[in-house]
Amino acid sequence: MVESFGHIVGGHEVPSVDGATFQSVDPGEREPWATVALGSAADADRAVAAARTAFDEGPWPEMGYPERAEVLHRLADLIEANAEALALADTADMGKPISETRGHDVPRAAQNFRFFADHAAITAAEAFPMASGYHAFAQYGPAGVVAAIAPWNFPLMLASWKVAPALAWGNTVVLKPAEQSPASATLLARLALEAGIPPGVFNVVHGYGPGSVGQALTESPGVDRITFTGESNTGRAISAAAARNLTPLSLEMGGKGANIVFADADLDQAVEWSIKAVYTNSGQVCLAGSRLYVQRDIYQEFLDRFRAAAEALVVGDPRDEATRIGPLSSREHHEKVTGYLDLAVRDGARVLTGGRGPGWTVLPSVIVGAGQRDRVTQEEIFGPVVVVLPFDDENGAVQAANDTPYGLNAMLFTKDLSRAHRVSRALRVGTVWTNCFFVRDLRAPFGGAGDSGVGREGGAYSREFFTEPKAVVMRIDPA
Ligand code: TXE
Repeated sequence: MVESFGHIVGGHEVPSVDGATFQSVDPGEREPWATVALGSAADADRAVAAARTAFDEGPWPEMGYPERAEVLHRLADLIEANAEALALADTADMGKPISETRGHDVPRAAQNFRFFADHAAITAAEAFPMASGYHAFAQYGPAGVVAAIAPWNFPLMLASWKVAPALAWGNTVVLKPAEQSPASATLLARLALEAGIPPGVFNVVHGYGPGSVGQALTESPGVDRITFTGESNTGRAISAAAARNLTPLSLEMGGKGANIVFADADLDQAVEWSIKAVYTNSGQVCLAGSRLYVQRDIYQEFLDRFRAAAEALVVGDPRDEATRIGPLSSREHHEKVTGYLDLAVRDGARVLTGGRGPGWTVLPSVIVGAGQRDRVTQEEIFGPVVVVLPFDDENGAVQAANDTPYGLNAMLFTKDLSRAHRVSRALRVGTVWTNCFFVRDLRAPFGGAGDSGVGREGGAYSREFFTEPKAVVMRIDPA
């Protein structure tokens, strides 16, 4: 059965202004599974207008934090109650194994709404008592209309990472999900209406990026904040568009995460976490540890163990709970990732294990013998592919880790606490995980350096971005 998903504008599910639709292809079946409204600039404008009206006329921006929090918690309850439908939608859209959509993405989406609902409630203002005769305080009023442009690799989870803080701080939102993964955005917006979020506060427009909905949102003078996750070159285009209206933006972009395993690491743990770091979501993770630097003394032993663990991962049907590696998100993406495997060989490296799998899958792949400056070591492949390189000492490892245009995150495995501190400080990245991967505290800053990002989100960092902080200074008359 082919399902249908419309835009959500002004509290209603609507077709496109011109009636156009497109189909979302299920990468597991390689068949269309959903018909989706295909928006254009006119649909983006209509949604921005609805969000503007909802912002200007209220009640959402003026509601007290506790009332908004109550609605957002209700939405989190509904996400949990509809977890299976949401998990299946993301799995159908982009092929992510159901164990991940069920076990991680959907629970995290609910958690994002709960976290930001509560965080906004306890951090609404700051007072600055002054020495004599004056009193100052900061108000964190909502910024206005937020355009959220989301990618396909964690469709619901990353959309909620943007929508939840934006709503919690009283903004109204237009969400454009990626064209590869539209369904869960409409499902989320339907649930938001059921939870009691007023019409026009949370809108969804489907469609493409350049020359279409995405571009129109970034160029719109009616938008007050742009939050984007996706490719670095797209981030550049969005920056240029936003500059015209001086719209503040937050960009979370690609990565080429270095994972440094020192000889003193607990090897069992290092292998287990490194496997997660490379192959979660079939490697379609901006945070993936796709460059694995292993100290030379343990290089061969680590590689043998890592290879055995990679070969043991279950590859197959994304709807099977046992599957760890599903198909890649689209035919084009499969071509891109397998192209990198061919490129590695052309450049003189070796694919130790892995390669093309059935359909649009790529088997867990390990590249050895590549150089630090080779394209497979420098560029984001975004598939289940790791480049493993040896290193001799701490300085060499740090230098190699910092040697890409990206700077999103890094991992290091060691039992030496001082080394962990030294290396963490020397890495030019937004997040360092020591002896672990993917563990998040939503209060901590999240974002990247270099080509990986502009700005940070999470906790108070999200508050800075999604509000217009205002200083109020009052003179106090002496009695
Ligand atoms: O990203 P895009 P794609 C990386 C990864 C992947 C590559 C391409 O390497 O292979 O990017 O993925 C919208 N104005 N990451 O093509 O194009 C687009 O419609 C406004 C890293 O999916 O950046 C979609 O909603 N919007 C990553 C969103 O931007 C535009 C996540 C992302 O699409 C636009 C995904 C424009 N000019 C891919 N052009 C991560 N960091 O997690 C596109 N869009």
